[in-house]
Amino acid sequence: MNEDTIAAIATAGGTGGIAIVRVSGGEAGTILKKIFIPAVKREYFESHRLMYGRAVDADGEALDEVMAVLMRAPSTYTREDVAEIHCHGGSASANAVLVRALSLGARMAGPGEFTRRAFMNGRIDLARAEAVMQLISANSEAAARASLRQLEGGVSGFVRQVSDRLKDVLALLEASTDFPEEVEEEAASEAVAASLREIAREIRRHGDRRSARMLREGASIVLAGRPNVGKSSLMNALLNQERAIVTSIPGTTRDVLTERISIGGVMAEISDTAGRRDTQDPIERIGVDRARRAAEGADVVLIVLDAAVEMDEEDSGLVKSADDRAIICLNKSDLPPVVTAQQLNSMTDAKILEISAQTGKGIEELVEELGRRIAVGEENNGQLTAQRHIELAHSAADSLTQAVKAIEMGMPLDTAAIDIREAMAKLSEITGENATEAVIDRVFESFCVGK
Ligand SMILES: Nc1nc2c(ncn2[C@@H]2O[C@H](COP(=O)(O)OP(=O)(O)OP(=O)(O)O)[C@@H](O)[C@H]2O)c(=O)[nH]1
Ligand SMILES: [Mg+2]
Repeated sequence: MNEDTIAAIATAGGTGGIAIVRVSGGEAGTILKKIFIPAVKREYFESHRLMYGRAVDADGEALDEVMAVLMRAPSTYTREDVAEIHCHGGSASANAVLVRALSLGARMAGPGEFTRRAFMNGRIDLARAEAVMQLISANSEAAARASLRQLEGGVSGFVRQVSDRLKDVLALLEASTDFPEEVEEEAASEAVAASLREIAREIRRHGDRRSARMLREGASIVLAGRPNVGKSSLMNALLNQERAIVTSIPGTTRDVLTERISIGGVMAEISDTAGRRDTQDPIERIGVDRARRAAEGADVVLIVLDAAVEMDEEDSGLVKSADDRAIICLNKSDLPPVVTAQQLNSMTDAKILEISAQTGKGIEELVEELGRRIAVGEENNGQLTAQRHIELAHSAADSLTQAVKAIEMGMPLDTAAIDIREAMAKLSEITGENATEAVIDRVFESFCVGK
């Protein structure tokens, strides 16, 4: 238990309905009773009961008309006694109440100190503490959902499940080294290597960097294609709004034009770009360069082709370069076809959709496909999103791969055991078992004061 009592304003600054001063620690009750006078005496400081009354200064003068609650340990956010005073919004009255709490012996809380106490007092593990912060800063419904799953123990559950499986593998390893006459070494090696490979794959899948970034920052979708194929028209169709200029003149779009779009609750950015071609126009050339760079950094590239004209070199170059981020949109499929999906199928493995930005044909299917590409971790509960977790997960997976290599090279099985233990140690750092003070400090450094 911490000796001192901390206090801070828990709500955001600026004008608002209410502002909450939060106090946590052994003195929270004593301090509240000096600041707050309840209007109805029989409600006098019953735990977890919201009371109406006045906050007063040292002379008993009213600071504000407030609601207040005293929550006795241990059923509180920090597992300590917690008092909250709900003042009128704006900073003036909450500040006055905070100053009064400080004058009564509370100390100003540091960033994330309430949550740090929840962690120190064993109420939540480190991964859940981080999820609190992520939830606060989530900028989309999907990001918020992912944080909430982690707050509810998604990451911790995943770490526990993987660690349990590694413990089983270790047990098998130890059996084969301790009782070589009973366990056939070669069979054991193969079984161990297979499990480790599978576990490493699963860890890497949960720690997928691209998914994590898409969840945190939103996915980026970039339109690519040669001039006049209908990129800007498709951008407008997806946004349901005449945002980009559309003309029949090739080379209409010059710059990268980016808009926000929500697909299945995931926030994404969609960018229209200049049509790609060799050109002497210096302005258009810069545009084409920017178009290339935008596509390089994108999570999804929509390669747009004109179905009504023969493909040129630029088109086939784009189709051949299509990687797993690409969706090929065969646009203008309302016109008599010159290029067909079958024809493209022989050139690429990428997904091909026949669409028309003009009539709307295939747009719904395209949105569904986009949703599948950028929807992250809906089905797997333990999708990691925090950078710290992802780095630890990858380094744990690397240790397991190392163990597999050792086994494949015919090294003694206890060499692999060392790597497995190392992987387990990395995983336990995610939830904060054995986390050093420095690691804990770094985690809470990024928190806001009052949480
Ligand atoms: N029939 C038909 N015409 C289309 C379709 N999509 C776009 N167009 C027409 O094709 C022409 C070019 O459309 P844009 O959307 O400006 O093409 P773009 O790829 O953005 O062209 P740049 O900006 O020059 O690279 C316009 O005249 C559009 O009306 C479609 O699905 N069907
Ligand atoms: Mg355009």
